[in-house]
Amino acid sequence: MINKDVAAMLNDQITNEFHAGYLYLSMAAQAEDMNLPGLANWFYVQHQEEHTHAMNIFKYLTEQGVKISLKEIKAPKVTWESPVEMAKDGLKHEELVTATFHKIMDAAHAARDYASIAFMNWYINEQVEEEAAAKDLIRKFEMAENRSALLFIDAELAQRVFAPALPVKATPVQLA
Ligand code: OFO
Repeated sequence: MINKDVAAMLNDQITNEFHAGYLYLSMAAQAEDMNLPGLANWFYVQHQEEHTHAMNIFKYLTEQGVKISLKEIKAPKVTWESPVEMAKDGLKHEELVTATFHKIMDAAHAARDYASIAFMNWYINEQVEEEAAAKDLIRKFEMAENRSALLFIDAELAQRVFAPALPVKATPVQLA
């Protein structure tokens, strides 16, 4: 049986994941406005991934007999001056998510909630990838010294496709 405090924290994490998706969607809008469709694509994919992250927790809690209580998703930032500024905000956000998962993991360990520990292991690993991806984006944009270099990077980012590496459990909630 899931620990009550862990369940409450995971319940809130559903909203945090949706907020992350909302933030990346807002970044996609900014990238579109900057005429960088590749970067916009990168953020659209990120937005879809965050949706699956949220729904995977939703499903886990439901399976544990928890009644989900969705919270308000706060409005994201809407304006950035440059791609590198967006990438830096993305990293900041991912570091926050990592810290939150560590807190929930601490609570699960304290409560000997082994099922939740096993469930969250995937997220702990995923956050390493999320932070690495954000750092890579920052490095790329910091290296771009002119518009041609920027467009070269943009073309590379256009190649990203949505292919979530989620546990099998999440399959039914993947977006079409
Ligand atoms: Fe859900 O990984 Fe990013 O926030």
